[in-house]
Amino acid sequence: TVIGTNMAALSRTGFFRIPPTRCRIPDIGRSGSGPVRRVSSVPPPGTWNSELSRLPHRDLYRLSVTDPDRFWGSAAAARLRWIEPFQRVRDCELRSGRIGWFLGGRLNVSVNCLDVHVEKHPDRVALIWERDEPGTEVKVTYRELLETTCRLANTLKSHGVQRGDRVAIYMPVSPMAVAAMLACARIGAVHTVVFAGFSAEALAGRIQDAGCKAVITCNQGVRGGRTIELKTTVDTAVKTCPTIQHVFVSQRTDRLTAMGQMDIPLEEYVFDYQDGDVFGCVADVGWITGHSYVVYGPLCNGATTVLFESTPVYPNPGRYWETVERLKINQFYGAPTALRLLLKYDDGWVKKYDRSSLRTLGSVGEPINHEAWHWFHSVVGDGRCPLVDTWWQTETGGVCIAPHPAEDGASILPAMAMRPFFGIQPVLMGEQGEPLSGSSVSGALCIRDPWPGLARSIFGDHQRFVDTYFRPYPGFYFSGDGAFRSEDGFYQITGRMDDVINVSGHRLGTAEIEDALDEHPAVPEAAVVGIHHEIKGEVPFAFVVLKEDSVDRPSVVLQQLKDLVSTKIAKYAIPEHFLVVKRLPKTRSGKIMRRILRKVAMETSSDLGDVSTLDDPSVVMEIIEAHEKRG
Ligand code: 6R9
Repeated sequence: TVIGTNMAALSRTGFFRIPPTRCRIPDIGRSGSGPVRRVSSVPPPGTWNSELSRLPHRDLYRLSVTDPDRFWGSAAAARLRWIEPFQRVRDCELRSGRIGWFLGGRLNVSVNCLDVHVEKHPDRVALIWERDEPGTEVKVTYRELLETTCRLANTLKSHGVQRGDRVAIYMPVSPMAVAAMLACARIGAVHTVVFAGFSAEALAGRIQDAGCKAVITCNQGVRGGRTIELKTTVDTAVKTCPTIQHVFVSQRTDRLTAMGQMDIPLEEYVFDYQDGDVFGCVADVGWITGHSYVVYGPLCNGATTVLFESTPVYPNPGRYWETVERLKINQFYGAPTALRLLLKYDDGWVKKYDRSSLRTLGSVGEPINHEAWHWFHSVVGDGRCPLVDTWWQTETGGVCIAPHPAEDGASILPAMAMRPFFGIQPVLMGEQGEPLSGSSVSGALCIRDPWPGLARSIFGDHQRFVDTYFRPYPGFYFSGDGAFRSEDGFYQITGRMDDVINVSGHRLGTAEIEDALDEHPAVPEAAVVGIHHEIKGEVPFAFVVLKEDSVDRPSVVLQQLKDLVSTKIAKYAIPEHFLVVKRLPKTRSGKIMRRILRKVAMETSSDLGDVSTLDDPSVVMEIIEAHEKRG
């Protein structure tokens, strides 16, 4: 049997097909069947809406770091619905990795994402599912999403999934994936969303690590015009996962799937979001960006959120902008990797579509190079939309450094994340582990004092959590990234600390060299790693992708690239080695895996380590061959 629902809007798509069951709201939490009430007495007087929201951003930021109890306490009380009010705003001690927020309080995030909005506007569109085939989008209202979520939650419960159990979700970007996340949250199960498309081995590894009791999947996935056999992959994966008791299968396509015994059917400040906007974050729900800015963030705020199932180039490189026109998207949030890919094509692919609905553009995932920033800003946004480069991490929960919020009229500097968000106090650390003061300095990016979105542990390995994030700089959260603080006190992310190289005593972020290489019109993308050098300590090794019309004259381009690096940075930053490649190895969220490139460059590619997050593993062989050919 196969699960589904009778959601009217979706039934046409063939995605949801089980006969309706009575929609009962499952218990939420320990005493979850009790009334859901608002907090009135905690925190101190002055609610978010009246007093605080009138403060200018600068004062609001100051308050967020000088009196976090008042700031976060009133925000949490005013903006969230609590089952049990909290008694204390926080109990944190970073040295030991103790992070506790809203003590004594209990809430259910699915109630905050769904029920509170269904009460006010049940028929508002919650999700616009931008399916793989353009023009076949499906809209799901808050009421429909609540119904599906409750049905699925009841199905999970009736098959023994309980509070605290882990559930793997292996589904394409779709309303059913969102309902699956919210259904888990509703009954207190813990979800781990795995990119649909990861190999059986990669999926099994994650299931084993979390000790999952169930998997929720689809028969097949569809992406970029291709069909992906999800259920078959799950079948292979669960063979090595003894903790799995059930596999819940939803129908994404008409193809009937073989079922076995176990299978059961089935305002954000930064973006200037305004009530009624269509929020378009094109990330996959298997990436943290999809969790926070496709599902939980927009739904908690009652927004209409876009679920983008397809790819930026299917059926053609105009896909994003055609979608913007058709769905009238107001905020468009994407990754630099896609922008670098798209800017290779003719601007006509952008210009032929009406983008007047766009108000804010956002970038996330990697340092955005200047060329991509300017293209996004001037071609896509016609120079009229603020472009926010947002820095954050899975561990930080949400955006930590971004150009907005800022006072009205404050300018945005290209390719810079710039300003700390509320509650975030960035600290740059020097080589001896000392906080660096003043401006025009670079160091390891740490954050002083916790904020509510900060991760609280690593599942099943708290010691690893403490060692990774709190041991390197006692008393601070260590991000693993490097950053530069400018004359004006703005922050620029320079990349992962592991990617800093030392050439004859000069410390260089590889992102800086890549930014210079990317400026060349024939180079859509480049990745730089450091390799050992007898005399200089380390030297840069550049992997460059060339546009098709330049592949047959690489020596001309390479000389121009050397000149570019020399003028933009310095002579010592010129890569000692260049290798022209067709593609770079990337994760599913679009990050270049420099670790692999380092191994290729150092000729130690026989031991590549964990490659399960690679989007397309065949890239590795391609690069190794190119390297061997070059000799
Ligand atoms: C949200 C997300 C986190 C790492 C992070 C950093 C890089 C993300 C960035 C950025 C420069 C930005 N990163 N945003 N680097 N500028 N705007 O990507 O989470 O997948 O956990 O990755 O991504 O290196 O440490 P996650």
